[in-house]
Amino acid sequence: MSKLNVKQPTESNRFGPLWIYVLAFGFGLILLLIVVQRMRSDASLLEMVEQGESTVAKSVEPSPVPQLTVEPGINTDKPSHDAPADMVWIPGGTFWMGGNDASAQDSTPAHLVYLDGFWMDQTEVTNRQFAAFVKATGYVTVAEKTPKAEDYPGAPPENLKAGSVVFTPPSEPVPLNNPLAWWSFVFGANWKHPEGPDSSIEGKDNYPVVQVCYEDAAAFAKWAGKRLPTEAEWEFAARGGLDRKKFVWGDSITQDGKTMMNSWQGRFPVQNLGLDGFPKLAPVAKFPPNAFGLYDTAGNAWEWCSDWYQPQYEVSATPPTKNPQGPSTSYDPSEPNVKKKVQRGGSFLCTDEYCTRYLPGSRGKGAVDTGTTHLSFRCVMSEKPRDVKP
Ligand SMILES: [Ca+2]
Repeated sequence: MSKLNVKQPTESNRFGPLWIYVLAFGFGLILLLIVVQRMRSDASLLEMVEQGESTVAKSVEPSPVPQLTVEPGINTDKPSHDAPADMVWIPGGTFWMGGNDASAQDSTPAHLVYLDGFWMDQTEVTNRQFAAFVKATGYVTVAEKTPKAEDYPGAPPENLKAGSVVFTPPSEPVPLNNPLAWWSFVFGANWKHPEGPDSSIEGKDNYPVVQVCYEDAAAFAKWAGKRLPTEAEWEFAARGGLDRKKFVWGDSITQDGKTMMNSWQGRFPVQNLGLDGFPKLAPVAKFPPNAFGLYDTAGNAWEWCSDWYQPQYEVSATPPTKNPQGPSTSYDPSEPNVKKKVQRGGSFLCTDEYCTRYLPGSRGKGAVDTGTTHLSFRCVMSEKPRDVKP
C-alpha cells in the first residue's frame, strides 16, 4: 500500500475523535476540583488549630494532659467482725475532701485523702447513752464545775460560776456579724439542763446530748472503748460514698421532695418557722440516713472531731494525703489565744441566710472548753488499732 492510499485526515479528525477530548477535559476538571477541595480543607484546618479549636489534627496528635495517678473510690474489703451495737462500717477509700468555694476559705482546696476503714456510731450520742456513762463512772462535765480563776484571767469573780453557752434569740432582727447577739453564758446550763437551770432533758432520751465540751466527749468515747473521729473520717463518712456532692445525699437541698435535715427556716436568728418539723433540736434519726447508714450528718447538732483547728488543710505533696490527723496545734486567726478543735455537720441553727455549714465540705470550730445548745458528738472505732492523737 502506497502512502497515497492512506486516508487523508479531514478537518474534523485531524487531531483524533472529539470524544477523546471531551473525556480528557472532564477527567482534568475532576482532578482540579479534588486539588482545590484539598487545599481549602488544609487551610480551614490550619485556621481551626490556630484558634485553639478541637480539630482532627489535634486528635491525631493530642496535647499532653496531666493524669491523676489516684482516683476517688470506696474500699471493697470487709471488716473482720460483726458491727458493734449501733455502729456501721465505713469502708474507707480515697475521696475529695473539702471544697473550692472561696466564701468558705478554710475548706479549700479540695484535695484527695485516703482513709482506712472504721466503725462509726449511726447517730449522735444520745442523752440516754450519756446518762449511762455518767451513771457508770460518776463523771461530772466541765459545764457542771465552777470555772477556775487561773483558767480565765481577767474574768470578773461573779462570772466564775458553773454554766454553759445557750442560744438566746433576740426579739428583733440583728446584724448577722456578731454571734454574741444570740449566744449567752447561762449559769446552771449543762447537759441535763441544756437551755438553763429551768430546762430539762426529761422525755428526751433520744435527743443528742448537748452542752458537752471536748474533754467530756473524749471521756465518753474512752469509756465506750471508742474515740472521736478525725476530721477526714467525719467528712468521708458524712459524704456516704458520693463524690464531691454538695449535700450528703446529692446536689439539691431536698430529695424527691423530702426534707433531709433539721436546719433553720425563717429569719435568723429571730424566727425559726420549723418547716422541717423541728424549730429546735430534734431527736436523732428523724431524717433519712446517708448511703453508709449514718443519720444527721447534716444539721441538728454539731459534732466534735479530734483535729486541732487551723484555717487551712495540711495537704500531702504526693496525693492522696493518708489518714490525716490534723495539725499538732490550734490556730484561729480570729481568736489566736483560744484552743479550738474542729466541729462538723452544722446544726438546727444553720440556714442559707447565715451559715450553710451543713454542707459536708465545710468546716466549723470551737473552743475545747465550751459546750453549747447545738453541739454534740459521735464516736468511731478503728478496725485495726493504729496511733491516733488523743
Ligand atoms: Ca449532726
